[in-house]
Amino acid sequence: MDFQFGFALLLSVSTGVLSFPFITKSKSEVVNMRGRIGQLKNKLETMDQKLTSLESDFSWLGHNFTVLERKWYKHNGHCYYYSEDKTDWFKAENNCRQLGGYMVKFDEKTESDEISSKRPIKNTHYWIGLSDLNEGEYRWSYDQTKAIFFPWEHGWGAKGTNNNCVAFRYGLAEWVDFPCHRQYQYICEVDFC
Ligand SMILES: [Ca+2]
Repeated sequence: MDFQFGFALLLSVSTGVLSFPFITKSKSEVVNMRGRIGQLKNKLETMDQKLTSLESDFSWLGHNFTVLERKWYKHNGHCYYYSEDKTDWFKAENNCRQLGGYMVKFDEKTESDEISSKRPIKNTHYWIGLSDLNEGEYRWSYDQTKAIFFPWEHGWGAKGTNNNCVAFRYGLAEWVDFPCHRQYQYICEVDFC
């Protein structure tokens, strides 16, 4: 073995010894990196799904905050909401239930007087939660109990089978019995606020 051949052999062996593990390591790193990229991709997809879910939650919360932002008037531990929209008596009752309450029920005349005096708009009618769907038998929709006082406006309260739903009349807000399909504003009540 001459020197030149020996040197070439040594060079090729050492190159092989040095480079083989390096190449092997690089390949395993690439495989690892691919694996990690795959994991990151999965994590990003999961985060994206969570963000979409959060966006949906916040959108739902935003809706509820809008509901909570309604102006409620507090009186004697109960809260009252004077609607701005107009609708028929049945839809009004349903809207109040959706707000977590019911169409206003007056347990005594002082409550009726107080809530009528706080109306934000005086020259409009407001539905209240009283009806005589069984003619002449006025019951509160909240608990189906019979009303025990009747501050009717003169000449109202016995208008017959076409006038079965009760409203505060504009002005003095005495009670009147109107056809239920008419579109008026309404007052909701909640027990806890
Ligand atoms: Ca009636």
